Amino acid sequence: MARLVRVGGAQLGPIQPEDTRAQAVDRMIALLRQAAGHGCNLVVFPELALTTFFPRRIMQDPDEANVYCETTMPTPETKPLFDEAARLGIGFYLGYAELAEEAGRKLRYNTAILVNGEGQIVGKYRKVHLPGRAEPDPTGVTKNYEQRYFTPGNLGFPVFKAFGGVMGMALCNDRRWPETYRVMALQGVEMVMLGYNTGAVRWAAEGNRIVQMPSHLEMFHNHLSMQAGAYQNSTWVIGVAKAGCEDGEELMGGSCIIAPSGEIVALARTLGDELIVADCDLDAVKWGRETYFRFDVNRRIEHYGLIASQRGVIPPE
Ligand code: CDV
Repeated sequence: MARLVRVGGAQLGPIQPEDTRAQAVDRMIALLRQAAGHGCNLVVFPELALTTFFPRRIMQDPDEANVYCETTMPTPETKPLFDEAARLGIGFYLGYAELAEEAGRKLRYNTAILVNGEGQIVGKYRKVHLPGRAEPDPTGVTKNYEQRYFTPGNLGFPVFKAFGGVMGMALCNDRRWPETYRVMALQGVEMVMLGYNTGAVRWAAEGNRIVQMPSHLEMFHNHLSMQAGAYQNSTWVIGVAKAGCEDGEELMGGSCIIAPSGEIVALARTLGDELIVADCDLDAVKWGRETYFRFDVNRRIEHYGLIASQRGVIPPE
């Protein structure tokens, strides 16, 4: 018997700085209801899904970012999402900015939670790989200051027994790092959910010139990293974007559901609010793990050689 989870990837179009959380939640509820019409058990929303992607802008005092953060979940503004999802019996993944208090210090994390079909939070993840800069970029090309606002996640890459399988979470830049998937795969992950906010166009400073990077590479690398993560770890990957022109930045879409074979089985066509749906058989992870990727048999870390810092630099001949 297949272990089917019918997953909805709920891509969101842009959320502008002036948009309220209540407006974002209304849009998410509309997508939830669409997902219910398709018989989905689980819906995946993007990274920082309640507000505009505020880390694209530099604020003099990083604490100004606290207005974009949630200190608890659900909040009064997100409670309608939790209530509607529970009424429909749909679980969800939600990315948001968290303001936590730890050892008397206030820390911001880029966070995702997993909520079950009864509206209970069953998992939490805090983004490990924070891109961008902490200090102003004199060239002006940087569109990401996550290092300024967030503390790297301190929860590792945990996995959670839910939806009849083993579920994991990641956020945006995490998808480009093979460790993200492997650490979860070694714990038996069967589905990795990942929200992202990624510019469709990237600029780089070359000497005193600002040049545009080849734009086709942005989407290529988006899918390449998630498809490779899925294939090399034999896991489902659900990648969900915030897309379209947000606060002056073009965000890529390309939300997709990727099978453990590495194949994309559902792909968004627009840059707006859009639901993609696929039946994900969690048993499909077995084939890869019993053939090419038998971690316990074929993964021979004792033969990988010492890491460079242990070996020392090889002197020139
Ligand atoms: N939100 C992100 O993590 N964005 C990064 C960009 C800045 C490279 C990404 O990896 O898509």
